[in-house]
Amino acid sequence: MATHTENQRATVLERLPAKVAPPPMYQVVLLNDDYTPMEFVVVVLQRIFGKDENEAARIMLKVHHEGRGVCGIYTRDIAATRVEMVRQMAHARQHPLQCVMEPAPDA
Ligand code: TYC
Repeated sequence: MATHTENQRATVLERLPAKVAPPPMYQVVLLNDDYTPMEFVVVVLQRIFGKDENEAARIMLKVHHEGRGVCGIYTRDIAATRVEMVRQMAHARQHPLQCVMEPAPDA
């Protein structure tokens, strides 16, 4: 038991590296197609990316007019999970909606 307490104290006293590099960030990008209903894309943006209805509609229209649009910027695992969630939602409704992740440009 004494050892346990000492180990905890030793852990607390260990130094962190002087600087911790921020993790690489990825942007999740929605791609346009001619078949997925606009309303479905808006729901995807609300459910998976936490956008309110106005922001979701704005992003959807940007994708519709420009071919692609960024839904959010995340660490690798969170971006990959959200891409997969979009794919599952689209597949379940048989929509061809495409979503990809790519390294975020430096801020
Ligand atoms: N272009 C689609 C339509 O006219 C709408 C759409 C928007 C589809 C965004 C995909 O990522 C997308 N129904």
